[in-house]
Amino acid sequence: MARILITSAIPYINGIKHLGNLVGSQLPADLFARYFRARGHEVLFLCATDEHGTPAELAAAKAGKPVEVYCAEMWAVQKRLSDGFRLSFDHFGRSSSPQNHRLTQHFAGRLAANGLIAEVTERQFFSKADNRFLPDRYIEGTCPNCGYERARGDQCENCTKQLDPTDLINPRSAISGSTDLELRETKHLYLRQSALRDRLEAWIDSKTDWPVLTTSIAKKWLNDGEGLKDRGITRDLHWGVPVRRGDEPWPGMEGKVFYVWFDAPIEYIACAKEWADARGLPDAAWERWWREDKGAADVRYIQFMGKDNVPFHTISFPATIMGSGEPWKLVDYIKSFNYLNYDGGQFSTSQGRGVFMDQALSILPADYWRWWLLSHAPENSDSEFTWENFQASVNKDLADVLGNFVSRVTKFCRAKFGETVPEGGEADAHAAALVAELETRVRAYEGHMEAMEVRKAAAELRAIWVAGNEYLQSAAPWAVHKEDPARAAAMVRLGLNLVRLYAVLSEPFIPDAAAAMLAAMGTSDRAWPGPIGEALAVLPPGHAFTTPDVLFKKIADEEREDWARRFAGRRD
Ligand code: B3M
Ligand code: ZN
Repeated sequence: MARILITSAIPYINGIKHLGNLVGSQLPADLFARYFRARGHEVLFLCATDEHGTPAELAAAKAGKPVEVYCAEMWAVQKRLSDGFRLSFDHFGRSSSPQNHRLTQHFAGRLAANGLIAEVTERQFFSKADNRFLPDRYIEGTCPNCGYERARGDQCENCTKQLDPTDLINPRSAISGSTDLELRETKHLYLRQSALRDRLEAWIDSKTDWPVLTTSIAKKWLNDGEGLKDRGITRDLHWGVPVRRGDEPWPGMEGKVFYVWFDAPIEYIACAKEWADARGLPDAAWERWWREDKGAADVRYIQFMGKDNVPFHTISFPATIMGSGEPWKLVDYIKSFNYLNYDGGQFSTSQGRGVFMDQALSILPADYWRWWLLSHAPENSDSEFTWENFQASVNKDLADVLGNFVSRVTKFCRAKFGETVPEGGEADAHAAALVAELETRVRAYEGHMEAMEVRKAAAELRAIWVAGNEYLQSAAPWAVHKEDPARAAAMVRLGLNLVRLYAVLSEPFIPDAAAAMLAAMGTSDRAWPGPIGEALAVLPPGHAFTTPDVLFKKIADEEREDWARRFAGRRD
Protein backbone atom coordinates (compact mmCIF):
# COMPACT_ATOMS: atom_id res chain seq x y z
CA MET A 1 0.00 0.00 0.00
CA ALA A 2 1.41 3.35 -1.07
CA ARG A 3 0.49 6.93 -0.31
CA ILE A 4 -0.55 8.96 -3.33
CA LEU A 5 -1.11 12.71 -3.38
CA ILE A 6 -3.20 13.89 -6.32
CA THR A 7 -3.94 17.47 -7.29
CA SER A 8 -5.95 18.83 -10.18
CA ALA A 9 -5.20 22.25 -11.65
CA ILE A 10 -7.42 24.58 -9.68
CA PRO A 11 -10.17 26.14 -11.81
CA TYR A 12 -10.49 29.91 -12.04
CA ILE A 13 -13.34 31.26 -9.98
CA ASN A 14 -14.76 33.35 -12.82
CA GLY A 15 -17.72 31.34 -13.93
CA ILE A 16 -18.78 27.80 -14.60
CA LYS A 17 -16.27 25.55 -16.36
CA HIS A 18 -16.98 23.85 -19.67
CA LEU A 19 -16.45 20.18 -20.45
CA GLY A 20 -13.09 20.95 -22.07
CA ASN A 21 -11.82 22.35 -18.78
CA LEU A 22 -13.24 19.36 -16.91
CA VAL A 23 -11.64 16.67 -19.04
CA GLY A 24 -8.26 18.43 -18.98
CA SER A 25 -7.70 18.17 -15.25
CA GLN A 26 -10.38 17.50 -12.64
CA LEU A 27 -12.07 14.53 -14.25
CA PRO A 28 -8.98 12.42 -15.04
CA ALA A 29 -7.59 13.32 -11.61
CA ASP A 30 -10.77 11.89 -10.12
CA LEU A 31 -10.52 8.77 -12.27
CA PHE A 32 -7.12 7.92 -10.82
CA ALA A 33 -7.96 8.99 -7.27
CA ARG A 34 -10.82 6.51 -7.38
CA TYR A 35 -8.69 3.82 -8.99
CA PHE A 36 -5.83 4.11 -6.52
CA ARG A 37 -8.26 4.08 -3.60
CA ALA A 38 -9.91 0.97 -5.03
CA ARG A 39 -6.48 -0.66 -5.14
CA GLY A 40 -6.10 -0.05 -1.42
CA HIS A 41 -3.69 2.88 -1.54
CA GLU A 42 -3.98 5.85 0.79
CA VAL A 43 -4.96 8.79 -1.40
CA LEU A 44 -5.22 12.50 -0.68
CA PHE A 45 -7.03 14.19 -3.57
CA LEU A 46 -7.13 17.98 -3.50
CA CYS A 47 -8.60 20.72 -5.61
CA ALA A 48 -9.67 24.32 -5.00
CA THR A 49 -10.85 27.44 -6.73
CA ASP A 50 -8.26 29.87 -8.12
CA GLU A 51 -9.68 33.12 -6.83
CA HIS A 52 -7.15 35.88 -7.34
CA GLY A 53 -5.97 37.99 -10.19
CA THR A 54 -7.68 39.99 -12.88
CA PRO A 55 -10.13 37.24 -13.98
CA ALA A 56 -11.79 37.30 -10.56
CA GLU A 57 -11.82 41.09 -10.24
CA LEU A 58 -13.23 41.62 -13.72
CA ALA A 59 -15.90 38.94 -13.35
CA ALA A 60 -16.99 40.35 -9.99
CA ALA A 61 -17.22 43.84 -11.47
CA LYS A 62 -19.31 42.51 -14.34
CA ALA A 63 -21.62 40.76 -11.87
CA GLY A 64 -21.84 44.00 -9.86
CA LYS A 65 -20.65 42.34 -6.68
CA PRO A 66 -17.80 42.89 -4.25
CA VAL A 67 -15.08 40.46 -5.23
CA GLU A 68 -15.15 38.62 -1.88
CA VAL A 69 -18.88 38.05 -2.22
CA TYR A 70 -18.59 36.98 -5.83
CA CYS A 71 -15.85 34.47 -5.01
CA ALA A 72 -17.75 32.98 -2.07
CA GLU A 73 -20.83 32.49 -4.25
CA MET A 74 -18.93 31.03 -7.19
CA TRP A 75 -17.00 28.69 -4.92
CA ALA A 76 -20.35 27.28 -3.75
CA VAL A 77 -21.53 26.92 -7.35
CA GLN A 78 -18.36 25.14 -8.43
CA LYS A 79 -18.47 22.91 -5.35
CA ARG A 80 -22.05 21.88 -6.14
CA LEU A 81 -21.13 21.08 -9.74
CA SER A 82 -18.04 19.12 -8.81
CA ASP A 83 -20.19 17.09 -6.41
CA GLY A 84 -22.65 16.63 -9.29
CA PHE A 85 -19.90 15.17 -11.45
CA ARG A 86 -18.90 12.99 -8.49
CA LEU A 87 -15.42 14.48 -8.26
CA SER A 88 -14.23 12.81 -5.08
CA PHE A 89 -11.96 15.53 -3.68
CA ASP A 90 -10.92 15.01 -0.10
CA HIS A 91 -11.09 18.78 0.08
CA PHE A 92 -12.21 21.51 -2.30
CA GLY A 93 -10.43 24.55 -1.01
CA ARG A 94 -10.03 28.21 -1.91
CA SER A 95 -6.84 29.96 -2.92
CA SER A 96 -8.10 33.00 -0.98
CA SER A 97 -7.98 31.03 2.29
CA PRO A 98 -6.00 32.42 5.24
CA GLN A 99 -3.88 29.26 5.02
CA ASN A 100 -2.82 30.18 1.49
CA HIS A 101 -2.18 33.81 2.39
CA ARG A 102 0.23 32.78 5.10
CA LEU A 103 1.97 30.11 3.09
CA THR A 104 2.36 32.34 0.03
CA GLN A 105 3.92 35.06 2.17
CA HIS A 106 6.10 32.43 3.81
CA PHE A 107 7.45 31.23 0.45
CA ALA A 108 8.13 34.79 -0.69
CA GLY A 109 10.06 35.40 2.52
CA ARG A 110 12.13 32.26 2.06
CA LEU A 111 12.88 33.09 -1.57
CA ALA A 112 13.96 36.60 -0.59
CA ALA A 113 16.17 35.27 2.20
CA ASN A 114 17.83 32.99 -0.34
CA GLY A 115 18.54 35.88 -2.72
CA LEU A 116 16.05 34.70 -5.31
CA ILE A 117 13.84 37.77 -5.42
CA ALA A 118 14.80 40.87 -7.39
CA GLU A 119 13.08 44.22 -6.91
CA VAL A 120 12.58 45.80 -10.32
CA THR A 121 11.25 49.21 -11.20
CA GLU A 122 9.40 49.08 -14.48
CA ARG A 123 6.97 51.09 -16.55
CA GLN A 124 3.36 49.96 -16.71
CA PHE A 125 0.18 51.34 -18.15
CA PHE A 126 -1.69 53.64 -15.82
CA SER A 127 -5.23 54.68 -16.72
CA LYS A 128 -6.10 58.20 -15.66
CA ALA A 129 -9.79 57.57 -16.29
CA ASP A 130 -9.73 54.58 -13.94
CA ASN A 131 -7.07 56.01 -11.62
CA ARG A 132 -5.17 52.73 -11.48
CA PHE A 133 -2.53 50.57 -13.09
CA LEU A 134 -3.82 48.12 -15.68
CA PRO A 135 -2.05 44.77 -15.40
CA ASP A 136 -2.82 41.60 -17.40
CA ARG A 137 -6.45 41.37 -18.42
CA TYR A 138 -7.25 44.91 -17.38
CA ILE A 139 -5.85 45.95 -20.68
CA GLU A 140 -7.00 44.98 -24.17
CA GLY A 141 -5.78 45.78 -27.62
CA THR A 142 -4.76 44.35 -30.96
CA CYS A 143 -2.55 41.25 -30.92
CA PRO A 144 0.83 41.97 -32.52
CA ASN A 145 0.99 38.34 -33.60
CA CYS A 146 -2.36 37.69 -35.32
CA GLY A 147 -4.15 41.05 -35.43
CA TYR A 148 -7.05 39.91 -33.21
CA GLU A 149 -8.55 43.12 -31.85
CA ARG A 150 -9.64 41.90 -28.44
CA ALA A 151 -6.37 40.40 -27.22
CA ARG A 152 -5.76 40.70 -23.49
CA GLY A 153 -2.67 42.02 -21.79
CA ASP A 154 -1.55 38.57 -20.66
CA GLN A 155 -2.50 36.43 -23.62
CA CYS A 156 -4.22 36.51 -27.02
CA GLU A 157 -7.26 34.24 -26.85
CA ASN A 158 -7.23 33.90 -30.63
CA CYS A 159 -3.67 32.69 -31.26
CA THR A 160 -2.81 31.80 -27.58
CA LYS A 161 0.43 33.81 -27.65
CA GLN A 162 1.56 34.96 -24.22
CA LEU A 163 1.78 38.74 -24.16
CA ASP A 164 2.92 41.64 -22.02
CA PRO A 165 0.51 44.57 -21.85
CA THR A 166 3.07 46.76 -23.61
CA ASP A 167 3.06 44.37 -26.61
CA LEU A 168 -0.52 45.33 -27.51
CA ILE A 169 -1.28 47.64 -30.41
CA ASN A 170 -3.85 50.38 -29.61
CA PRO A 171 -4.10 49.44 -25.92
CA ARG A 172 -7.23 50.42 -23.99
CA SER A 173 -8.61 49.90 -20.51
CA ALA A 174 -10.81 46.83 -20.16
CA ILE A 175 -12.71 48.62 -17.41
CA SER A 176 -13.61 51.95 -19.00
CA GLY A 177 -12.42 51.50 -22.57
CA SER A 178 -10.27 54.60 -22.09
CA THR A 179 -7.24 54.97 -24.34
CA ASP A 180 -5.88 57.76 -22.21
CA LEU A 181 -3.07 55.66 -20.84
CA GLU A 182 0.42 56.53 -19.79
CA LEU A 183 3.41 54.47 -18.79
CA ARG A 184 4.27 55.07 -15.16
CA GLU A 185 6.98 53.64 -12.98
CA THR A 186 6.05 50.98 -10.47
CA LYS A 187 8.13 48.54 -8.43
CA HIS A 188 7.66 44.78 -8.65
CA LEU A 189 9.22 41.60 -7.35
CA TYR A 190 10.70 39.10 -9.77
CA LEU A 191 11.38 35.46 -9.02
CA ARG A 192 14.90 34.76 -10.28
CA GLN A 193 14.05 31.52 -12.03
CA SER A 194 17.15 31.93 -14.15
CA ALA A 195 19.32 31.36 -11.07
CA LEU A 196 17.66 27.95 -10.68
CA ARG A 197 17.85 27.00 -14.32
CA ASP A 198 20.42 24.22 -13.96
CA ARG A 199 18.65 22.64 -11.01
CA LEU A 200 15.36 22.78 -12.87
CA GLU A 201 16.89 21.26 -15.96
CA ALA A 202 18.53 18.42 -14.03
CA TRP A 203 15.25 17.74 -12.27
CA ILE A 204 13.21 17.72 -15.49
CA ASP A 205 15.82 15.52 -17.19
CA SER A 206 15.52 13.03 -14.33
CA LYS A 207 11.80 12.59 -15.10
CA THR A 208 12.25 10.11 -17.89
CA ASP A 209 8.80 8.59 -17.42
CA TRP A 210 6.87 11.85 -17.96
CA PRO A 211 4.49 12.08 -20.91
CA VAL A 212 6.10 13.64 -23.98
CA LEU A 213 3.57 16.47 -23.91
CA THR A 214 4.70 17.49 -20.43
CA THR A 215 8.43 17.24 -21.06
CA SER A 216 8.38 18.96 -24.43
CA ILE A 217 6.58 22.01 -23.04
CA ALA A 218 8.87 22.13 -20.02
CA LYS A 219 11.99 22.02 -22.19
CA LYS A 220 10.64 24.64 -24.56
CA TRP A 221 10.29 27.08 -21.69
CA LEU A 222 13.63 26.17 -20.22
CA ASN A 223 15.36 26.94 -23.48
CA ASP A 224 13.08 29.59 -24.94
CA GLY A 225 14.85 32.50 -26.63
CA GLU A 226 17.68 33.76 -24.46
CA GLY A 227 16.86 31.14 -21.84
CA LEU A 228 14.69 30.97 -18.79
CA LYS A 229 13.17 34.35 -17.97
CA ASP A 230 12.67 35.73 -14.48
CA ARG A 231 9.00 36.20 -13.67
CA GLY A 232 7.18 39.10 -12.12
CA ILE A 233 5.35 37.74 -9.08
CA THR A 234 3.55 40.88 -7.89
CA ARG A 235 0.78 43.08 -9.28
CA ASP A 236 -0.81 46.47 -8.67
CA LEU A 237 -4.18 45.01 -7.70
CA HIS A 238 -6.37 45.15 -4.61
CA TRP A 239 -7.61 41.56 -4.52
CA GLY A 240 -5.03 38.92 -3.75
CA VAL A 241 -2.43 37.95 -1.18
CA PRO A 242 -0.85 41.16 0.15
CA VAL A 243 2.88 41.27 -0.49
CA ARG A 244 4.71 40.47 2.73
CA ARG A 245 8.06 38.94 3.52
CA GLY A 246 6.89 36.10 5.70
CA ASP A 247 5.37 37.79 8.74
CA GLU A 248 7.10 41.09 8.00
CA PRO A 249 5.91 43.99 5.84
CA TRP A 250 7.83 44.48 2.58
CA PRO A 251 9.00 48.08 2.37
CA GLY A 252 8.09 49.69 -0.92
CA MET A 253 5.51 47.03 -1.79
CA GLU A 254 2.61 48.40 0.22
CA GLY A 255 -0.77 48.02 -1.45
CA LYS A 256 0.45 45.37 -3.89
CA VAL A 257 -0.47 41.70 -4.09
CA PHE A 258 1.23 38.57 -5.35
CA TYR A 259 0.54 37.53 -8.93
CA VAL A 260 -2.19 34.90 -9.16
CA TRP A 261 0.17 32.35 -10.73
CA PHE A 262 2.50 32.72 -7.74
CA ASP A 263 -0.11 31.91 -5.10
CA ALA A 264 -2.30 29.44 -7.06
CA PRO A 265 0.06 26.43 -6.99
CA ILE A 266 0.97 27.16 -3.38
CA GLU A 267 -2.73 26.51 -2.75
CA TYR A 268 -2.05 22.84 -3.48
CA ILE A 269 -0.13 22.83 -0.20
CA ALA A 270 -2.40 25.24 1.65
CA CYS A 271 -5.37 23.11 0.59
CA ALA A 272 -3.92 20.18 2.51
CA LYS A 273 -3.76 22.39 5.60
CA GLU A 274 -7.35 23.53 4.94
CA TRP A 275 -8.30 19.86 4.77
CA ALA A 276 -6.61 19.11 8.10
CA ASP A 277 -7.94 22.26 9.78
CA ALA A 278 -11.49 21.50 8.65
CA ARG A 279 -11.24 18.12 10.35
CA GLY A 280 -9.57 19.37 13.49
CA LEU A 281 -6.41 17.43 12.63
CA PRO A 282 -2.95 18.58 13.76
CA ASP A 283 -0.43 20.00 11.27
CA ALA A 284 1.37 16.66 11.23
CA ALA A 285 -1.65 15.22 9.39
CA TRP A 286 -1.11 17.38 6.31
CA GLU A 287 2.64 17.77 6.61
CA ARG A 288 3.09 14.02 6.17
CA TRP A 289 1.82 14.60 2.61
CA TRP A 290 3.94 17.63 1.85
CA ARG A 291 7.10 17.79 3.96
CA GLU A 292 9.83 15.33 3.13
CA ASP A 293 11.20 15.76 6.65
CA LYS A 294 7.81 14.84 8.10
CA GLY A 295 6.98 11.66 6.26
CA ALA A 296 6.28 12.79 2.71
CA ALA A 297 9.47 11.32 1.24
CA ASP A 298 7.59 8.14 0.33
CA VAL A 299 4.51 9.91 -1.04
CA ARG A 300 3.95 9.70 -4.78
CA TYR A 301 2.68 13.10 -5.98
CA ILE A 302 0.76 13.29 -9.27
CA GLN A 303 -0.58 16.46 -10.89
CA PHE A 304 -3.23 16.77 -13.63
CA MET A 305 -3.59 19.76 -15.93
CA GLY A 306 -4.23 21.12 -19.41
CA LYS A 307 -1.16 21.78 -21.55
CA ASP A 308 -1.38 25.57 -21.14
CA ASN A 309 -0.69 25.10 -17.42
CA VAL A 310 2.40 22.94 -17.83
CA PRO A 311 5.02 25.74 -17.78
CA PHE A 312 3.84 26.94 -14.39
CA HIS A 313 4.04 23.42 -12.96
CA THR A 314 7.34 22.35 -14.49
CA ILE A 315 9.22 25.63 -14.01
CA SER A 316 7.65 28.33 -11.85
CA PHE A 317 6.19 26.27 -9.01
CA PRO A 318 9.20 23.92 -8.76
CA ALA A 319 11.40 27.06 -8.71
CA THR A 320 9.36 28.33 -5.76
CA ILE A 321 9.77 25.03 -3.94
CA MET A 322 13.45 24.53 -4.71
CA GLY A 323 14.22 28.16 -3.99
CA SER A 324 12.61 27.97 -0.55
CA GLY A 325 15.44 25.72 0.59
CA GLU A 326 12.89 23.76 2.61
CA PRO A 327 12.04 20.08 2.11
CA TRP A 328 8.65 20.50 0.43
CA LYS A 329 7.54 17.72 -1.88
CA LEU A 330 8.18 18.17 -5.59
CA VAL A 331 5.81 16.61 -8.07
CA ASP A 332 6.66 13.08 -9.22
CA TYR A 333 4.47 12.81 -12.30
CA ILE A 334 2.64 15.40 -14.39
CA LYS A 335 -0.20 14.13 -16.53
CA SER A 336 -1.09 16.84 -19.03
CA PHE A 337 -3.81 17.02 -21.66
CA ASN A 338 -4.35 18.61 -25.04
CA TYR A 339 -7.55 20.49 -25.80
CA LEU A 340 -11.04 19.19 -26.34
CA ASN A 341 -12.74 21.05 -29.18
CA TYR A 342 -16.44 21.50 -29.64
CA ASP A 343 -18.28 20.64 -32.81
CA GLY A 344 -15.92 22.04 -35.43
CA GLY A 345 -14.50 24.86 -33.30
CA GLN A 346 -13.32 25.65 -29.80
CA PHE A 347 -15.15 25.64 -26.53
CA SER A 348 -15.35 29.30 -25.59
CA THR A 349 -16.20 30.66 -22.18
CA SER A 350 -16.47 34.23 -23.44
CA GLN A 351 -18.75 33.26 -26.31
CA GLY A 352 -20.69 30.65 -24.33
CA ARG A 353 -19.90 28.06 -26.99
CA GLY A 354 -20.05 24.41 -25.98
CA VAL A 355 -21.49 22.55 -23.01
CA PHE A 356 -20.82 23.87 -19.51
CA MET A 357 -20.86 21.76 -16.36
CA ASP A 358 -24.26 22.97 -15.14
CA GLN A 359 -25.88 22.50 -18.55
CA ALA A 360 -24.43 19.02 -18.93
CA LEU A 361 -25.91 17.84 -15.63
CA SER A 362 -29.25 19.43 -16.49
CA ILE A 363 -29.67 17.14 -19.50
CA LEU A 364 -28.02 13.86 -18.48
CA PRO A 365 -26.54 12.20 -15.37
CA ALA A 366 -22.83 12.55 -14.66
CA ASP A 367 -21.86 9.04 -15.76
CA TYR A 368 -22.87 9.65 -19.39
CA TRP A 369 -20.49 12.63 -19.54
CA ARG A 370 -17.76 10.98 -17.53
CA TRP A 371 -17.74 7.99 -19.83
CA TRP A 372 -17.65 9.96 -23.06
CA LEU A 373 -15.14 12.51 -21.83
CA LEU A 374 -12.72 9.99 -20.38
CA SER A 375 -12.96 7.52 -23.26
CA HIS A 376 -12.24 10.43 -25.64
CA ALA A 377 -9.75 12.30 -23.45
CA PRO A 378 -7.44 14.55 -25.50
CA GLU A 379 -4.39 12.60 -24.48
CA ASN A 380 -2.12 12.33 -27.49
CA SER A 381 -3.69 15.06 -29.57
CA ASP A 382 -6.61 17.45 -29.39
CA SER A 383 -9.96 15.66 -29.59
CA GLU A 384 -13.40 16.82 -30.53
CA PHE A 385 -16.82 16.62 -28.99
CA THR A 386 -19.62 16.12 -31.48
CA TRP A 387 -23.18 15.30 -30.56
CA GLU A 388 -23.22 12.41 -33.06
CA ASN A 389 -20.19 10.84 -31.46
CA PHE A 390 -21.56 11.42 -27.96
CA GLN A 391 -24.88 9.82 -28.88
CA ALA A 392 -23.18 6.87 -30.56
CA SER A 393 -20.82 6.17 -27.64
CA VAL A 394 -23.48 6.44 -24.97
CA ASN A 395 -25.98 4.32 -26.87
CA LYS A 396 -23.48 1.68 -27.82
CA ASP A 397 -21.02 1.38 -24.92
CA LEU A 398 -23.28 2.24 -22.01
CA ALA A 399 -26.76 1.20 -23.14
CA ASP A 400 -26.19 -1.65 -25.63
CA VAL A 401 -23.14 -3.22 -24.05
CA LEU A 402 -23.02 -2.65 -20.29
CA GLY A 403 -26.65 -1.76 -19.57
CA ASN A 404 -28.00 -4.52 -21.77
CA PHE A 405 -25.76 -7.13 -20.17
CA VAL A 406 -26.95 -6.27 -16.68
CA SER A 407 -30.55 -6.21 -17.81
CA ARG A 408 -30.42 -9.54 -19.67
CA VAL A 409 -28.78 -11.44 -16.83
CA THR A 410 -30.98 -10.10 -14.06
CA LYS A 411 -34.26 -10.37 -15.99
CA PHE A 412 -33.56 -13.87 -17.20
CA CYS A 413 -32.66 -14.98 -13.70
CA ARG A 414 -35.76 -13.38 -12.22
CA ALA A 415 -37.95 -15.11 -14.80
CA LYS A 416 -36.47 -18.57 -14.43
CA PHE A 417 -34.99 -18.80 -10.94
CA GLY A 418 -36.33 -15.78 -9.03
CA GLU A 419 -34.25 -12.97 -7.53
CA THR A 420 -31.63 -15.10 -5.83
CA VAL A 421 -28.35 -16.38 -7.21
CA PRO A 422 -29.30 -19.87 -8.48
CA GLU A 423 -27.50 -23.01 -7.36
CA GLY A 424 -26.48 -26.15 -9.17
CA GLY A 425 -24.61 -26.91 -12.37
CA GLU A 426 -20.93 -26.45 -13.12
CA ALA A 427 -18.81 -24.09 -15.11
CA ASP A 428 -18.43 -25.22 -18.72
CA ALA A 429 -16.01 -24.49 -21.55
CA HIS A 430 -17.70 -21.16 -22.32
CA ALA A 431 -17.10 -20.07 -18.75
CA ALA A 432 -13.49 -21.22 -18.82
CA ALA A 433 -12.88 -19.23 -22.01
CA LEU A 434 -14.46 -16.15 -20.48
CA VAL A 435 -12.39 -16.42 -17.31
CA ALA A 436 -9.22 -16.79 -19.36
CA GLU A 437 -10.08 -13.76 -21.50
CA LEU A 438 -10.95 -11.64 -18.47
CA GLU A 439 -7.78 -12.69 -16.70
CA THR A 440 -5.79 -11.15 -19.56
CA ARG A 441 -8.01 -8.13 -20.00
CA VAL A 442 -8.34 -7.18 -16.34
CA ARG A 443 -4.56 -7.31 -15.92
CA ALA A 444 -4.19 -5.18 -19.06
CA TYR A 445 -6.74 -2.71 -17.68
CA GLU A 446 -4.75 -2.46 -14.45
CA GLY A 447 -1.60 -1.88 -16.48
CA HIS A 448 -3.15 1.01 -18.41
CA MET A 449 -4.49 2.54 -15.22
CA GLU A 450 -1.12 2.25 -13.50
CA ALA A 451 0.46 3.90 -16.55
CA MET A 452 -2.30 6.55 -16.44
CA GLU A 453 -3.31 5.91 -20.04
CA VAL A 454 -6.91 7.04 -19.91
CA ARG A 455 -8.08 6.10 -23.38
CA LYS A 456 -6.40 2.71 -23.39
CA ALA A 457 -7.93 1.94 -20.01
CA ALA A 458 -11.37 2.95 -21.27
CA ALA A 459 -10.98 0.78 -24.37
CA GLU A 460 -9.97 -2.21 -22.24
CA LEU A 461 -12.88 -1.68 -19.87
CA ARG A 462 -15.25 -1.58 -22.84
CA ALA A 463 -13.72 -4.85 -24.10
CA ILE A 464 -14.29 -6.36 -20.66
CA TRP A 465 -17.98 -5.43 -20.90
CA VAL A 466 -18.17 -6.80 -24.44
CA ALA A 467 -16.71 -10.12 -23.29
CA GLY A 468 -19.69 -10.58 -20.94
CA ASN A 469 -22.19 -10.06 -23.73
CA GLU A 470 -20.32 -12.43 -26.00
CA TYR A 471 -20.32 -15.00 -23.26
CA LEU A 472 -24.09 -14.75 -22.85
CA GLN A 473 -24.49 -14.95 -26.60
CA SER A 474 -22.42 -18.10 -27.00
CA ALA A 475 -23.47 -19.83 -23.76
CA ALA A 476 -27.17 -19.00 -24.48
CA PRO A 477 -28.63 -19.92 -21.05
CA TRP A 478 -32.18 -19.27 -22.36
CA ALA A 479 -31.75 -22.16 -24.82
CA VAL A 480 -29.84 -24.41 -22.40
CA HIS A 481 -32.48 -23.89 -19.69
CA LYS A 482 -35.07 -25.91 -21.59
CA GLU A 483 -32.97 -29.08 -21.48
CA ASP A 484 -30.60 -28.55 -18.59
CA PRO A 485 -31.74 -25.98 -15.99
CA ALA A 486 -28.75 -26.71 -13.75
CA ARG A 487 -26.27 -25.77 -16.47
CA ALA A 488 -28.26 -22.61 -17.15
CA ALA A 489 -28.15 -21.86 -13.42
CA ALA A 490 -24.36 -22.02 -13.44
CA MET A 491 -24.28 -19.59 -16.36
CA VAL A 492 -26.60 -17.15 -14.66
CA ARG A 493 -24.63 -17.38 -11.44
CA LEU A 494 -21.55 -16.43 -13.37
CA GLY A 495 -23.45 -13.59 -15.06
CA LEU A 496 -24.64 -12.12 -11.77
CA ASN A 497 -21.12 -12.28 -10.40
CA LEU A 498 -19.94 -10.53 -13.54
CA VAL A 499 -22.32 -7.66 -12.76
CA ARG A 500 -20.59 -7.23 -9.41
CA LEU A 501 -17.16 -7.47 -10.99
CA TYR A 502 -18.12 -4.90 -13.63
CA ALA A 503 -19.28 -2.55 -10.89
CA VAL A 504 -15.92 -2.78 -9.13
CA LEU A 505 -13.87 -2.36 -12.31
CA SER A 506 -16.05 0.45 -13.72
CA GLU A 507 -16.37 2.53 -10.56
CA PRO A 508 -13.53 4.94 -11.40
CA PHE A 509 -15.23 5.81 -14.70
CA ILE A 510 -18.94 5.61 -13.86
CA PRO A 511 -19.36 5.68 -10.07
CA ASP A 512 -23.14 6.10 -9.96
CA ALA A 513 -23.84 3.17 -12.25
CA ALA A 514 -21.31 1.12 -10.29
CA ALA A 515 -23.12 1.94 -7.05
CA ALA A 516 -26.47 1.03 -8.62
CA MET A 517 -25.07 -2.29 -9.83
CA LEU A 518 -23.66 -3.17 -6.42
CA ALA A 519 -26.92 -2.17 -4.73
CA ALA A 520 -28.88 -4.35 -7.16
CA MET A 521 -26.54 -7.24 -6.43
CA GLY A 522 -27.21 -6.73 -2.72
CA THR A 523 -23.55 -6.43 -1.88
CA SER A 524 -21.08 -3.84 -0.69
CA ASP A 525 -18.12 -6.06 -1.55
CA ARG A 526 -15.96 -3.78 -3.66
CA ALA A 527 -12.82 -5.87 -3.37
CA TRP A 528 -10.57 -5.45 -6.38
CA PRO A 529 -10.31 -8.76 -8.26
CA GLY A 530 -7.39 -11.08 -7.72
CA PRO A 531 -7.69 -14.27 -9.78
CA ILE A 532 -10.82 -13.82 -11.92
CA GLY A 533 -12.24 -17.25 -11.11
CA GLU A 534 -12.38 -16.27 -7.44
CA ALA A 535 -13.80 -12.83 -8.18
CA LEU A 536 -16.63 -14.53 -10.05
CA ALA A 537 -17.61 -16.63 -7.05
CA VAL A 538 -18.16 -13.82 -4.55
CA LEU A 539 -21.98 -13.95 -4.73
CA PRO A 540 -22.87 -17.46 -3.50
CA PRO A 541 -25.94 -19.50 -4.44
CA GLY A 542 -28.97 -18.30 -2.48
CA HIS A 543 -27.74 -14.68 -2.32
CA ALA A 544 -30.64 -12.27 -2.96
CA PHE A 545 -30.50 -9.52 -5.57
CA THR A 546 -32.92 -7.09 -7.20
CA THR A 547 -33.40 -6.46 -10.87
CA PRO A 548 -32.30 -2.87 -11.45
CA ASP A 549 -34.10 -0.23 -13.48
CA VAL A 550 -32.63 0.62 -16.84
CA LEU A 551 -29.03 1.66 -16.10
CA PHE A 552 -28.57 3.88 -19.13
CA LYS A 553 -31.27 5.23 -21.40
CA LYS A 554 -30.48 5.78 -25.04
CA ILE A 555 -30.19 9.23 -26.54
CA ALA A 556 -32.82 9.77 -29.22
CA ASP A 557 -32.07 11.60 -32.47
CA GLU A 558 -34.51 14.41 -31.60
CA GLU A 559 -32.77 14.99 -28.27
CA ARG A 560 -29.40 15.10 -29.98
CA GLU A 561 -30.63 17.65 -32.52
CA ASP A 562 -32.23 19.77 -29.85
CA TRP A 563 -29.07 19.85 -27.73
CA ALA A 564 -26.85 20.62 -30.72
CA ARG A 565 -29.00 23.69 -31.39
CA ARG A 566 -29.11 24.80 -27.77
CA PHE A 567 -25.38 24.71 -27.18
CA ALA A 568 -24.19 26.25 -30.43
CA GLY A 569 -23.22 29.53 -28.75
CA ARG A 570 -24.24 32.45 -26.61
CA ARG A 571 -25.19 31.18 -23.22
CA ASP A 572 -27.85 33.36 -21.58
N1 B3M B 1 -6.55 28.46 -12.77
C1 B3M B 1 -5.70 28.05 -15.02
C2 B3M B 1 -6.81 27.19 -15.48
O1 B3M B 1 -7.83 27.04 -14.82
C3 B3M B 1 -5.41 28.08 -13.57
C4 B3M B 1 -4.78 26.83 -13.06
C5 B3M B 1 -4.05 27.05 -11.80
S1 B3M B 1 -3.26 25.61 -11.28
C6 B3M B 1 -2.34 26.06 -9.95
O2 B3M B 1 -6.66 26.69 -16.56
ZN1 ZN C 1 -3.11 36.71 -31.46
